[in-house]
Amino acid sequence: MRSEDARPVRLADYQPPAFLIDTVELGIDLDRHRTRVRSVLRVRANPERQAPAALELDGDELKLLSVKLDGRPLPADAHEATAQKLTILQPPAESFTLEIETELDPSANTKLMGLYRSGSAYCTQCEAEGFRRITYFPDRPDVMAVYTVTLTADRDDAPVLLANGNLQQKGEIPETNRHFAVWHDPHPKPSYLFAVVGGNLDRLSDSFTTMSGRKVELGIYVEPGKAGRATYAMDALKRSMVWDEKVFGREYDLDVFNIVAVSDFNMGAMENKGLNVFNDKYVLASPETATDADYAGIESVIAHEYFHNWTGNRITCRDWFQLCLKEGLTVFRDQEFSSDERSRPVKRIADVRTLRSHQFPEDSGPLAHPVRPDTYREINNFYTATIYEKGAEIIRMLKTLIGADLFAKGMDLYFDRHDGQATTIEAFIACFADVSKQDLSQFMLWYAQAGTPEVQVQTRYDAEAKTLHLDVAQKVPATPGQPTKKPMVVPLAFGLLDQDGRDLPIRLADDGWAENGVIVLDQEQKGFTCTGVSARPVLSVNRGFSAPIRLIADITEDDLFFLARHDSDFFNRWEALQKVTLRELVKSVDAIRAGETPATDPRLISAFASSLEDQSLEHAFAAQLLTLPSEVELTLEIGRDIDPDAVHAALLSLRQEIGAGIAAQALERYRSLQDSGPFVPGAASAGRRSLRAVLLGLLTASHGKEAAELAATHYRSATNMTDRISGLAALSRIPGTEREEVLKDFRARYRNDALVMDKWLSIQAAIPEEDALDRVKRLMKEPDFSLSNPNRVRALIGSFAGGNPTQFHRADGTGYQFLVRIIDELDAKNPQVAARLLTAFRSWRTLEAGRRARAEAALKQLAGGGNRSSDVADILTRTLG
Ligand code: 0A1
Ligand code: ZN
Repeated sequence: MRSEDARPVRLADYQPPAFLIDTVELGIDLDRHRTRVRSVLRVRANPERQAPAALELDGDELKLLSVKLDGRPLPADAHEATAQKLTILQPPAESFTLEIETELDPSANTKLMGLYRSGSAYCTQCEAEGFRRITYFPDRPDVMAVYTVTLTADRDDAPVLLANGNLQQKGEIPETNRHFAVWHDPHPKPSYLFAVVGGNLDRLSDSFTTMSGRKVELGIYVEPGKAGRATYAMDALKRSMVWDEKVFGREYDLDVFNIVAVSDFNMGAMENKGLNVFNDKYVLASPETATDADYAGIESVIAHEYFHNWTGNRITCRDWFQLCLKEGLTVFRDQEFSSDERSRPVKRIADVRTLRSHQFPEDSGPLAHPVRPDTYREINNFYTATIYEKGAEIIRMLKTLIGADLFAKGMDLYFDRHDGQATTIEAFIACFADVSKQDLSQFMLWYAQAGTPEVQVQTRYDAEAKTLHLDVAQKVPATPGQPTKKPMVVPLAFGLLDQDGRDLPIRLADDGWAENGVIVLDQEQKGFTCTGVSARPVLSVNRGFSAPIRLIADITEDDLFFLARHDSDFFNRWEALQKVTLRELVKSVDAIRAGETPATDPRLISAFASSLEDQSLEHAFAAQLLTLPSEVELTLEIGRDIDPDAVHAALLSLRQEIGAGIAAQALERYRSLQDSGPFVPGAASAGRRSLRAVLLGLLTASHGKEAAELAATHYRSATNMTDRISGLAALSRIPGTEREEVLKDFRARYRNDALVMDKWLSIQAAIPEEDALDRVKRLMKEPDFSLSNPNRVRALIGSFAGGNPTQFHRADGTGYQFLVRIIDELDAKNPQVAARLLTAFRSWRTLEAGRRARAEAALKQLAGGGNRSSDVADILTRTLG
């Protein structure tokens, strides 16, 4: 669809579908260029709607071969067909059968939406609106049907034939070289969950017995020869199935559960009913090819897609405005799963880091939108950090507000009440309002109002009255289309520490004992008084990041250092050190811009030293404590008039100072953490490796000769990919021949493994040096790169635009010029990936004037050029708007 066609869709205009489809019988004859699709639909008018004059079916770039109604060809004057729409002009009043034949070319489908070829396989992607690229259909999530699919293909071209549901039949087609398979999915589903796969694939098989004793066959399909790399994914799948039974009481509901890994995929993975299709990055792992981060990513994406079986598939979304109904909830569920499987505080810190570096910038710029938007032009652009990650935060707040028991009851009620339906956020929240008997209407503002609330906390201690008074106030910033905001419901978990760092019992003047330690701010301003406080305590607030806010507290540096050592809430221990570090960094940036040398508070170096000394801490947690805030986080803290060079310089200088300040201890600890024995991907050993990698980063921050040697030795002595990448990443920041040699060595070792080469591309794209852009351009010409594969594009171009702030935001504007040129070219091939790259400009207005002008010029140049896809046009308009 081109930009001029894209009219905004509005939630307020929602109407139930005019026609319902009870059953869909699909016959798909797979062919690399001429795939034929025969679709038989059982159609009836929706009794909830007045019978409309015509039946309109969605299409996208479709070629219609024939259409029949109740077995008879439809005369030309009884229908209208374009590539985008099929209209049946006067459909019968009673139910009827529509038979539609279309033809498509999977090999020419570079958008990777609908049916396409990836490597040796045919596969599909139908969310959000891809089914209409396969056949004409009312392609909206509230039309749910029972599907039966007959696939045929050349036996050699596609020995494996898969679709949703259970396999009913398979066999040969006599006197041809073709074979067939019939799959039936008994669960009514929306078209976006439809999937078929055909190809030459290997299978890793296993099985799972559900809590009621049913046996489910599990299969993971991968490129030939790679089944050995799917064992971790299989293990994660079985653990997810157990967890969902135990924690949410959810059992799997088909006889088979299949996963297919493909190498060309626009996103991470897709939860098609009984047939998940995955970007192979989130399936394939071996100690030699995958890092600990890859293993953790596989575990969480496998869990996420599996959990969708209930939150998304059994209960789906009424319309795409409700996307967070399935996504926010499922992210919450996968986060909880990983917390239970690994370390809860470390997972929380990682999730908050993700939220702050992706969602917060989105929420404070031109692309800000509510978790449930009320209008969109291109739904593909709404698979955002706001809908996913902020959506998950809302669920977490709900649980904090009503308590774990009522939350579990509310979930049970939701599953009971809405099973088999396409529903809304209102219906979901009503379940929790019903079980808790609380009025959650104000809470709904979290779905409706965009922007990160700023919450100010001021404390007053009265020694005589033995009270601590908290003055809490909130402000929700203006966002596009929402100039004024109402106060939100903000649950703030908090604690008071005595001078020895112990938690004091909390008694609130009005509410009695605050046993769960949560105060709720639901007005613009509110006061809370804690009584019986015999000495001035230290306040720890927003513990566990109980609300996704920006907290502005009148807390001294001394108190932050104290919290960093003593807070019983590990999240806030980490948070305290981050906060004080950010304060220092902001001062450094000012100093650097004024031409002065930044001076770091020596207490900060000591705080890092004591984090390192504390042997009682989990390794992974210590690694988080010793990791400085990212450039994005520091940029956000400063807020305006950003000079990315100064931001980078401040961080580098602090890293060097810490590295020098703790060198002796760090080196000793670094050595003591060396892995012995075979690689295991579990949380404990991953934690050890991550602490060792963070220490390596600090020890090599000086970028001297010794640093290069240490990093190169780390690289060369590695026995697994995690250590190899830590060594390469550290060395990549140290210019010199050693670096170039190691880069060559890496390529020679892994050149046949595209997923590993992505790491090589992405590390080089992020080198913060003058010639980074030339290097990226050079790498684009290498056979390791291809503009047609989304993983390659993200690894090279995405890492440059999103992970190399000084070079993307070069003062001369050449970084911007480069990116818009790539987007211009990519837009014709794969608009979704092009639009995603364009979001690298989302914070352009916060830049200092020179860069701002250059970014604007580049964006305007893109807007003025050729025919833009609706995906790119939408992001462009909003970014410039
Ligand atoms: N529902 C998937 C995400 C997804 C969305 C769109 C896609 O194609 C454009 C693919 C996947 C999930 O949440 O995992
Ligand atoms: Zn999802």
